[in-house]
Amino acid sequence: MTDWKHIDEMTKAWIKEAGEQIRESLKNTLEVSSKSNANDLVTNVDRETELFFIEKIRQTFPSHRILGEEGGGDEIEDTNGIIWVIDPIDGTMNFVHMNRNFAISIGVFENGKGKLGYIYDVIRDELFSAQIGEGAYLNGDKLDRLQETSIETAIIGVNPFWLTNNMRIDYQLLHRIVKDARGTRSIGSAALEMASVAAGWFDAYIALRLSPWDFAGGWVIVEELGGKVTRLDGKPLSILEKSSLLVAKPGIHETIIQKYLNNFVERKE
Ligand code: 2AM
Ligand code: CA
Ligand code: CA
Ligand code: CA
Repeated sequence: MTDWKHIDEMTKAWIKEAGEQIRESLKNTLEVSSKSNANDLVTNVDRETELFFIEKIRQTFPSHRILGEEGGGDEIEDTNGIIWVIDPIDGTMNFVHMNRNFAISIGVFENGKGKLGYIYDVIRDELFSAQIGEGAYLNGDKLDRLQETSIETAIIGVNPFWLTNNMRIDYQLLHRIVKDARGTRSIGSAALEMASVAAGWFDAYIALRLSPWDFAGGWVIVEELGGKVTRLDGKPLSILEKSSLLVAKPGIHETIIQKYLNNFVERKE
């Protein structure tokens, strides 16, 4: 039997240690470079933080596998066994430009099912965590289960890019949601937007293209609170695939899919 409580305690200590190192790193000049395009940034701190977790996990749990954004982990093609899905810094553009509004995000899965989830807002020192079946927490405080809500009173997280002409969605579908919602917000870190749904600050979060490390931690946390986490066509997420994402309180999740996005078709590439 896997001792999830033990893994949870170790992980929280590692996250706090990594967060301390990231805060220290902001005193020095960051080495920034681009990946897939000029706005897709990575820094030495993204890479160093990922390696920090990989070393800890390999030493402590040598049979576990690791999927990390910066590529220091394993090639993962199936969901067998225990897999750590790690985004060392989610919101790298915020990290570089604003020195805030970024997070460490970690999800731990067993045979494809979420077991542990973490999102650490490094600057605010706010750790969102969940162990499936044991509740979700913000630092020491237990988070409330998410209640049904409607679009008219909702604050919805969405990146304004998806409201412009793009290849993934008829953006007018999103215009209708934005008009009907009480308000919209954009943080620029998918993990912190999912944490905002977990905390009840947001009622929903919509994204058109994310990778497993963007949503892995938040997926576990929001589901533990009774929230809904799926693709925009309502189908389940996978830690093996990039996809769209709809994270929401109950009620509003069904409304968004049935009333606004019933024609949405997920694009594979
Ligand atoms: P990242 O900072 O870890 O790359 C920004 O809108 C959000 O989208 C962040 O959570 C960011 O994660 C994520 N994202 C996913 N793919 C991205 C890409 N190609 N370029 C920039 N941000 C990306
Ligand atoms: Ca990135
Ligand atoms: Ca990310
Ligand atoms: Ca990242």
